[in-house]
Amino acid sequence: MEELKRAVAKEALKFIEDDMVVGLGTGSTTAYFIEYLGKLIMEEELEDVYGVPTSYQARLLALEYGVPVVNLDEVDAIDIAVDGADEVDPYLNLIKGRGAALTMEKIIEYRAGTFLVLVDESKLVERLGQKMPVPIEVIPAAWRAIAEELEVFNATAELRMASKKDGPVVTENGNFILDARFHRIDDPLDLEIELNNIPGVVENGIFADIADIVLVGTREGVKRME
Ligand code: ABF
Repeated sequence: MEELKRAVAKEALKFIEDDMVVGLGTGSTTAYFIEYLGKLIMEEELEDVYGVPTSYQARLLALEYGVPVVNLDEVDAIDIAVDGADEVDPYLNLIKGRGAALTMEKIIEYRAGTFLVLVDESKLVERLGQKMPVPIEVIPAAWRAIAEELEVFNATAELRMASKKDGPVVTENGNFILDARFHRIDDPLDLEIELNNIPGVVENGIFADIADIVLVGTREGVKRME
């Protein structure tokens, strides 16, 4: 599995040119990409590649591997964003958010000229929600009310816990995460919009119609979906 992740991360370098602002995703696959990007910048002596991190994890990796970082409000545009996903359907709709960084990921990836997704073949599904719940970032005071409201959507939601001892996972924005299992997701775009209409929901992990290209690590090599 790690080899497949490394292979897609390496392939993603082909999309990088000098003078690019690159959105840096979160997670183990993107971690390899950030490492390789740092090497590329050094070896090719790229002078004007900057990364916009989607999380502290991405920021620390970028600093470690020598990718200069800038904030979103310091750049005019993001040329390309590179990130992992938890599920990918045949239409390139995604579920993301296992790393609890979904809000910043969506803010950056929605705006990127190209959003490139890196996954291994285990992430491919026929229909979103088959394996993974949809993470929903919520204002802490509203978590229980929202969890109950999700029953209207035929979903059951659980508050994501760091551990029983440590309590709930708190996002970098100071919010909680609900993991919602839906009976069936027929229209990801519609559900994405509907969920964000619930007061107290900050953002949800359905990324419908945002990805441009998905690189899939398979045992037969890296495949490209677009
Ligand atoms: C982030 O990392 C998340 O949105 C997604 O949930 C996860 C994928 O991580 P990995 O590459 O480790 O499977 O992109």
